Amino acid sequence: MHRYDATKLLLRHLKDEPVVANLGPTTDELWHAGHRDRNFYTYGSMGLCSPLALGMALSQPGKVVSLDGDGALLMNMGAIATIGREKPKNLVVVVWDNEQWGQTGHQPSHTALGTDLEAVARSCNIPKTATVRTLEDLDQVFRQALKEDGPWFIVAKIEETEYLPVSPVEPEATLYRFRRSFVGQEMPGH
Ligand SMILES: Cc1ncc(C[n+]2csc(CCOP(=O)(O)OP(=O)(O)O)c2C)c(N)n1
Ligand SMILES: [Mg+2]
Repeated sequence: MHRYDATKLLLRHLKDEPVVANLGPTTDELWHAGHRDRNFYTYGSMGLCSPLALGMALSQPGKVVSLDGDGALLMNMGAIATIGREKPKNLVVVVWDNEQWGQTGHQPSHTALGTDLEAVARSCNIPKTATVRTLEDLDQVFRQALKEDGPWFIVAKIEETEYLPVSPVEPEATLYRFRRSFVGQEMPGH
């Protein structure tokens, strides 16, 4: 399964739900897959994708999707414990697990050597977890995650391919556009 195909698949199921993207190729591919006002691209802020999504989930009732990376989550593993502690029903974390710190030179991460992030999430009391390896399985579990209460923690095992061009969005523009998309609007609900 390739991350770009998987990202396009997830977007097909979404309406106005906020999507927060891990730095690097996850952000770039989300932009290419379908730029939308409620995409929150991150740059440089490794480890903060799911914490940002957690804050959004706790502050309003609609579903929030975090597209995180194995390396970033491993660096800030306490985020998984905090999600398990707070248990926001509306948070869906998808981890693009390519078993490497891809952007910085494809160094193998702990998940290449035995660390099981789904097991970590389960041990942190996150009630809905899954590991998927195909687009079909991702499609099924993601549709379920949008319908059923979570929090959800979905590890999607992916294979690396060539990177797409870096997305041409300045961080300040993301913040402005994303915030403005909520002004005077009801939050989405499922
Ligand atoms: C605190 C911090 N340390 C290191 C980096 C450099 N860095 C940027 S992306 C990245 C790898 C992230 O790995 P992962 O989350 O698995 O995403 P992938 O590149 O594999 O898609 C690293 C180490 C950073 N931006 N911030
Ligand atoms: Mg990675």
